[in-house]
Order: sequence, then C-alpha cells, then structure tokens
Amino acid sequence: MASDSEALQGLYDKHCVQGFKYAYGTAGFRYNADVLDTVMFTTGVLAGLRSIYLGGKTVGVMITASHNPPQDNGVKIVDPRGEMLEKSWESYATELANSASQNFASFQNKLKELLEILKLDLMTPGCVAVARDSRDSGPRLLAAFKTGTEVLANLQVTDHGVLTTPQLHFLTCKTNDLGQGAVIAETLYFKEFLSAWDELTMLCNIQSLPYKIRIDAANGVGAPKVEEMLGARSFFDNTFTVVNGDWKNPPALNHLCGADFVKTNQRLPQGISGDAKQGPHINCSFDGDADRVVFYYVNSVGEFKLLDGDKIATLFAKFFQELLQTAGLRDELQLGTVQTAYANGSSTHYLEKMLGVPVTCTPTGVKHLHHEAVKFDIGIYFEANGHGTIVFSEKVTELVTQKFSDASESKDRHNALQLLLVFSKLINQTVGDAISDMLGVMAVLSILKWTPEQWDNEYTDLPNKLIKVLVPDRTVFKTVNAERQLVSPVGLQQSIDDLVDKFDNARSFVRASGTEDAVRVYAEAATRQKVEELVTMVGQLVEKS
Ligand code: 16G
Ligand code: ZN
Repeated sequence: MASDSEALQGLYDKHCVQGFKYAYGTAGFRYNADVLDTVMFTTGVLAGLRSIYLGGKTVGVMITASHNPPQDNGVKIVDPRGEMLEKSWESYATELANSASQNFASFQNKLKELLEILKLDLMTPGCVAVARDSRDSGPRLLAAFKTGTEVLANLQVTDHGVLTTPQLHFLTCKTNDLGQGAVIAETLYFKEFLSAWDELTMLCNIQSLPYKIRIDAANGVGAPKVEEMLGARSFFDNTFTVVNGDWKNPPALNHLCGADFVKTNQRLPQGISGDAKQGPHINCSFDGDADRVVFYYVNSVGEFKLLDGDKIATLFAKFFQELLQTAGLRDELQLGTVQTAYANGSSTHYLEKMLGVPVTCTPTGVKHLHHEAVKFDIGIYFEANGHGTIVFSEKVTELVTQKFSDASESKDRHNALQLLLVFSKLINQTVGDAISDMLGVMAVLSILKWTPEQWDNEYTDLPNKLIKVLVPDRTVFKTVNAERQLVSPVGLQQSIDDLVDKFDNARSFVRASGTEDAVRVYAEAATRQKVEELVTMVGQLVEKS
C-alpha cells in the first residue's frame, strides 16, 4: 500500500470528488461520465484487492457503458475465469466507492477495514487487466483507475487499450489459463476464434456463406474489431459490410443504431435499408461494447422481421439437439436453455413443447443466466435483447474424445462429435459476444442451409411491448419467482393477474430496472392492439400503486 497516509492522500486527491452515492448494479457502476472519477479510482483499488485475495490471479476490468448514450460510462470487474464479479464483492465495491465519495478519512478507514475483514497479505503480488470501449471519457477514467491501482504496491497492470467487453473477458480467462510468461494480446482472441471458424468450414465443407451479412456496429468498438478479424480471412471477402462503423466519432455511439435501438424500436437502424435489390442477405446489430447481437431481415412484403436473443437461443437449441442425436450423446449429455421473464412466450413454448428442451427462468442480468446455464452440459442462455452465449461442461469434451476413439462409429457420428468440439471453440464461453455469436449463427445457418425466413418460421412471436414507468421510489417494487411476480407493493400483483385474465394468451410482469431509475412493464397478448391495451392498463396500475 502507498507507504504512508500522506502518499495515499496524494493519490486520492488526484481524482476523488465528494458527494455522489454509487451502487454496483446489474452490470457494474454505470452513470454519466462526469461523476465517475471517484469510483474509477476505488475500482482500481478494489480490483487489486480482489486479485490479491485470489492469490494473484488476474482480475479484469472493463470501462464501458454498453448501449447507454455517449455521455455515460461505467466500469465492471471480471473474475479470473472471465465471469462476473462474485456477489459478495459487489458490496465491497459499493462501500469503498461511497467512502471515497465522503472524504479521505472515511476512504482510508474503509480500506483498512476491508484489509482486515479479508485478511489480505499485501505482499502477494496481484495482476489486473484493463480495457475500455470507444467513449471519449475513457482515457480520463482509465487514468483515475490506474491511480487507484497505485495504492497497492505489488500490482501489475496490463492495459489492453480499446477492446470489446467480451474480448476483455476472454483475455482475462486466457491469462489465468496460460499463466505467467504467456503473451496475452488481442491477437490471441482473433487467432482462437478464426482457427475454430477454419476448422468448422473445413469439416462441413462450407466454401462461402449462403448470403451476405451487413453488420451494424453501433458506431462502437465492435466495428474495428470485426473488420480486423473477418478481414484476415479471404473466406469473408465480399461477404460482410460494416455499417455504423464510425467508432472514432464518440457522439455517434448507439445513436439511431445498435442492438438496443433495433430491439426496442423494432425497426431498421440508420444506414440499413430494406431495399430488395441488394441480393440475398441478413443483417445484424451489435451494441456499443459488442457483447450483444440481434439479427433481422426485411421480408418479401417489406416488413421488418427481428431475430432476437430468443430466436438465437431456439436456433442453437434445435441445432445442438440434432447434433447430440447424430453424435449418439442425446442421453448422456444434458442440453438446456436459460431465459428471463422477457423471453417471448412463443419461444419458451417452442423450446419446451416442440423441441422438448428444458428451460430455466432467472432474474435479468447475465450473471444470473450464466450461473444456471453451467448446470447443463450444453447450456444455452440468451436474454431477449441479444445478450448470451453457450457453455459446455468438461463432460462434453471427455465423452466426445472417448467416443471419437471408437473406430466402429459411423462417419456421420464422427463428424457430429468433431462439430460439437469445434462449436465449443467458436463460441466465447466466458460471456455473450456479438462477434463470436454472429459466427456461431452464420455457421448453423450455413450447415442447415437455412434462409433468415426459414429460421424465423420455426415459431411466431406473440405481440409484446415493454414500457417504462417513472415512480417516486422504484425500490418498493420487489419481485419473486425470477421477477415474474411482485410481492410489494402488496396487492398489485393480484390486480395485474385479474387484468391479464381478461385477455387471451396474455402475460404481464413488472420489475424495477437495475440500470435506470424506473419501473419496467412487459406485456404480451394475442394481438398488437390487445398488447397495447394491456401494457397501458398495467402501467396505470403501477402509477396508481
Ligand atoms: C444490464 C445487463 C443486461 C440486462 C440489462 C437490464 C449484464 C452484463 N448486462 O445491462 O444483461 O438485460 O442490464 O437492464 O448483465 P434493466 O435492469 O435496466 O432492465
Ligand atoms: Zn453491452
């Protein structure tokens, strides 16, 4: 630790200002960039402490505000395997930030208290890897973060510069896998996923994509990364175009484009037209830090058709179920999906009733879904907004290897077994990754020889709508049953249920947002008109409660 109180105060004074109250939310700290300096400084301290606590393992830190507007920013801590920070440490992060936001003395006391509670030996070296997205507040906030890391004397900080969020998760995990001495750089990310792609296309004899892909990169960091990655393979020559790739122009970030814009407004982003003259193609949109992706196309009668996270999950579920069948592993390996309350009822019905694949529902936020998905051998998790991935258990590799060495197995079976392993490499298992998920979807569509329409036709979404209601205090809205039922305010759930009963095929739930000061109301019903009616009425109940 900075040797004396004076030195510590020197570091504190460089960036800390007083008066703001922070909370580590669903995806870390996320606010207007103007108020973030203090929490960046304390996150530098806390990430270092976390690494020391874990015996010097590398802890990742991502500076991003994802799909939020350009003036916002945020920070989240990534644990050594690339997963989200362990829950109990979220409160340490919040407490340390709020102590620094009071004054130097309370920061110093809180730090001392944490060192005692956690019984930390400050001589253990620690390692932190940090990256940021393309926001213009990034360099300033990175400087505050780095000053925070100077509070701990033996901390090694690797600054990866500008990366997508999933790149940082992946590199954090790799650093810990490969250990000290390994060169961990962004090129490793490109290399691993491109080799998986090469292997896959060779195995399935895919010479080219069946149609072109237009990538809306939200004017964010996904643009240069996907261009660099796909640009490295002649396979992708003339198959992809990046639109909204102006990542060096921060005010354009997420503006009228990106996954959140497309999903929320259910329409094409700026820069992509529904012009049929452009030949067969599919479109997709990343969000600002490229950890989400949604697909879409315009059908023959000019309608915009969204292929969101639910559609991605169902595509993968169908594909993997058939693959397990061909591989002769359907009974040995458990395939399952994880969704949230926002999943369209039709997708859940399709998974459970048509495919017979189990579905678990969890609260919103990747950490909850990931946690449940790892309970399956092949766990597919996607939020409807496009955030998700697939996780494969060790048993998958073990069984595949075992079966593969059995020469009596047929050629089809051998191929299916190999394909299972290749997919486990093509998918970024640490967290949802727009680039890797996009390649995964393109691989499945190529193998199945499906057009976007065929993918879409597997089931029809129920009309749905999500609205935001401003209330004086959103913390009174408490839920159970994976956010599907309110227990407070008392009686409100009953009124919602009574209302929903009057509609056909309807469902509605209310939850406090974890990222905004608002309450969200979701509804689905048999027709567009009915869903409008229902969501408005539930919204009114919330306002009156
Ligand atoms: C965060 C979550 C995202 C979730 C969203 C919900 C992560 C990395 N991100 O952005 O998955 O869909 O919050 O926001 O977990 P809300 O609570 O405001 O509805
Ligand atoms: Zn994001």
